[in-house]
Amino acid sequence: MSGLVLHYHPLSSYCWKVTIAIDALGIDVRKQLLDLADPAQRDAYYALWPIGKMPLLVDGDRTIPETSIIIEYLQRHRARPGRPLIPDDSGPALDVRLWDRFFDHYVMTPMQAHTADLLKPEDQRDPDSVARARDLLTRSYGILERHLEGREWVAGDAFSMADCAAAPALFYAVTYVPPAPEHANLSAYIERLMAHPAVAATIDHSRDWFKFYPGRAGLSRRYFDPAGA
Ligand SMILES: N[C@@H](CCC(=O)N[C@@H](CS)C(=O)NCC(=O)O)C(=O)O
Repeated sequence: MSGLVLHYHPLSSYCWKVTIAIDALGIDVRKQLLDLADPAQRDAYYALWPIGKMPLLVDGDRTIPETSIIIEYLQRHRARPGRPLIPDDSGPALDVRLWDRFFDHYVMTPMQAHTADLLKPEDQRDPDSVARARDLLTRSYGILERHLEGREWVAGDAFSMADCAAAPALFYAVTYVPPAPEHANLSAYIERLMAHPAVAATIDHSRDWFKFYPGRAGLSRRYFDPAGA
């Protein structure tokens, strides 16, 4: 065992970003299920990382928060040669970081806004903030549709950290705002992402939890029961 521990939850989109990277990099990490609704676990976790967001990587006495930093840390310190999720060259690396930021800020954030609203009591829901989130997702889809023309992956020629960010962001976003028929490039990219072995493994690992996902009404039946689809 590597001694690395990842505090995570199987439904968390940001945790998926890292578990996909771990799989793609071929690194051995012990996954520690984190239940922030449990007061004792919550207190212990906040002692490790007072911001309280997951996932968190622990390597000995070092704690590493923030998904993009975790992935870069794993690649620099633990990955075997030949499996880079962030290219060595600064130009292509910037491109990967740009699209990683794009997915976190402009797909993950409005997707999470939909989930957060569903978790509120009905009389406290905020249709205006959901409409703003929907509008941002729609604009992001339009940008992606144009960017993905002629591309297999979102940055460069190979599966990268940006695709690790894209996979969970889009998996959950489309349950709230499905791509329109004119988003053919985006829809094909989503299919490629979901079929990538590292993404498929994370989906498989999380399958039993989908029944608890607040946006499950929009989740394709094939993710609940791949054999029956
Ligand atoms: N910028 C952070 C975002 C992490 C994040 O938003 N995690 C969510 C789960 S997907 C979380 O911890 N939510 C629990 C909470 O806010 O209490 C990262 O990249 O790690």
